[in-house]
Amino acid sequence: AEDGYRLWLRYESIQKQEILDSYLSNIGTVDIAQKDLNPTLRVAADELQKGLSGLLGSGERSNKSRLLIGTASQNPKIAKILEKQNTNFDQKDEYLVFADSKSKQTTIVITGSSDQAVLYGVFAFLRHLQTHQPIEGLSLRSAPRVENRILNHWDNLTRTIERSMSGASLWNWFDLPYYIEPYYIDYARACASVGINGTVLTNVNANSTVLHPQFIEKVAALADTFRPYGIRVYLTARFSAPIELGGLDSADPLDPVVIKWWNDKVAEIYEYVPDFGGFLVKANSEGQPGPQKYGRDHADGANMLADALAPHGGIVMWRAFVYDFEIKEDRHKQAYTEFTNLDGRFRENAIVQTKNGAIDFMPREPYHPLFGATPETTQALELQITQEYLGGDVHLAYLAPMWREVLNADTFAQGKGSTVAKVIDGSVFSHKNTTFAGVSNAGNERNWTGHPIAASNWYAFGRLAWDHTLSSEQIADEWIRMTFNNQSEVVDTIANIMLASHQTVVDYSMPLGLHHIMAEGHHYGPGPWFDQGRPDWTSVYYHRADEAGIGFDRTESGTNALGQYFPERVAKWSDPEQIDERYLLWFHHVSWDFEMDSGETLWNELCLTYQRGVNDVAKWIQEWDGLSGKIDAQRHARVAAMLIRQHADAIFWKDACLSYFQTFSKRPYPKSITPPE
Ligand code: GCW
Repeated sequence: AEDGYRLWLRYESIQKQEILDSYLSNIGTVDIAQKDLNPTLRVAADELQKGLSGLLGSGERSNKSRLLIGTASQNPKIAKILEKQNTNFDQKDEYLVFADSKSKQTTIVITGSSDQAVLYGVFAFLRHLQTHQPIEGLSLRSAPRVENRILNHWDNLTRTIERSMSGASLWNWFDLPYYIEPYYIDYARACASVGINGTVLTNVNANSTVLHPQFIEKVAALADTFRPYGIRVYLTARFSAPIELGGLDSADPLDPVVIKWWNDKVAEIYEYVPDFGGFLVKANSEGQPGPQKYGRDHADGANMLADALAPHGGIVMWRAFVYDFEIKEDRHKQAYTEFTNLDGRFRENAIVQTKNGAIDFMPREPYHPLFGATPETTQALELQITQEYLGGDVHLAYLAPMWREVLNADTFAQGKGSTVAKVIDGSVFSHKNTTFAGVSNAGNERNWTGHPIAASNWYAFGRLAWDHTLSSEQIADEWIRMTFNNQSEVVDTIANIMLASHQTVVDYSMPLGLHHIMAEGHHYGPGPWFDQGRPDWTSVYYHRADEAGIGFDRTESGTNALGQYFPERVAKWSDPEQIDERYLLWFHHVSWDFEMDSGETLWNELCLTYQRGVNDVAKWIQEWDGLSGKIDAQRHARVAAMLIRQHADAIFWKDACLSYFQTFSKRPYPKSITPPE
């Protein structure tokens, strides 16, 4: 049965004869020098063998051709070829895969600037074959644009995962360090195949238990398992750990006793994990402890940890997702206010990790105004792969198009073209330790992510972290071919659904800039009426619907959060007539009769948009049905079942939101929609 466990690394035998023949005659025996064959090169060679034997099956490979794999320093044959071609590598982990064909004989070389690069080259080569690309003229060369490409697991030591629905945590703490689950290795393969090179094992909300030596030993076993795949392990560091674990009476980052405690703790971790990556910290946010309790600021806190990590080569990722329990201003503004004031204060190995938007991973958010606003601070981008606000693992939502919107967004920090992507990769302001982080959606479900299509988001995150210029279309195309098959009907049908899906989910849940109107607590369904407890956790605080209209005025006449963006952006977005309508209600409170680009009133447009979202899902059900028999029955059935639920949920979203908003708009539903019952 195909349960999806193999993700995009299925290596199914190639059925198309002419492709298979061309591969068989060009791909010869694998030649790998045994000298200096370290664990990374060994797993690279093993993966290559596994991939080739799966893809090429029992077909007879040419005995004239050869496939060389390794680095120049480890394999003299490769050194010679590269020298003849005058090829040098100047980028970290840059791989090069090429074919040199002479009449009936082909030499394929898989090499790169490091052992790690060779492993990436193997995966690139296998992807090439899995997607049935021609071998003639094969030439793949790529280097990561961002240094640290890190999954953030929101996993607790009890194995629950915050905001995930794909089972329990992958980390079987109880059996570690003795038992290494075989799936840890498949996790590492999947990560390495898309260039992910780090993993934070624990939740940003976790307690400090993982820093106890008994747990560090378990962490070390995972680190040992992941090391050959080039994946470094990181942990979350709860700021009050010196009190909870160390028995101190303070966690003041300027207190020498506290500093010493962290220095010793870090040194202890490095004894177990010599290549430990560092810490991820959530401090003074949503009730988590932090330096502000002691009258210190985020830079004081981050620098204390950064100084402890620096001698060992570690980094600290300090989250910018901060807001107080006491509401002083629009939550949209707080991170910008705090962190722009601290610019220039952070150590080189202390980086500020910022969510894509200023509120919280909403289905669609305008990019965070902090990007580009701290020229002297390395800022990491934090994306959420898990679908907290996008239907959990029930709704089909391919997130690359959403991430692309943020990456492409122009901050105007250094004039036109200062996109978020270029801020993050260090090309707008030159920075070290550039980082892409993604909140993981992997759990111990047999297929890792629950919804079979949700795995595409793990894949897309890695691909974009490696190369943020890749298009959503290309990433979807690769993923579908590798995950399902290469039949054009399959590829086209699934790609069309995937590429439309993010917009569709936005349409039936929070369109036109609406945000934070989900049900309280689980964040899964609609709850625009929710109005209890602290205002900025309610829905009414965000949509502000009244008889006059709807939307959150964040212009000068409102909270002026818009004023935190660069002037060119403010100019474009401060006028409700000019702003991209996708963000209209995010920044403006407009009348129910406001005229939209389509000529419809806002009320009608809202109704039509919700309806369009519902209709889209209904169409997918039909289209998916047409794939019956063209992909394996098991995954087909699972997606089909989930789509039925998604459709029902979309109707619920539409009906709930429209009937609630109609109590304010007091306008009839346009004739072309199905009115709420
Ligand atoms: O989105 C909110 C989530 C919390 C999460 C928090 C954060 C890990 O609802 O569950 O906590 O963001 O990012 O810190």
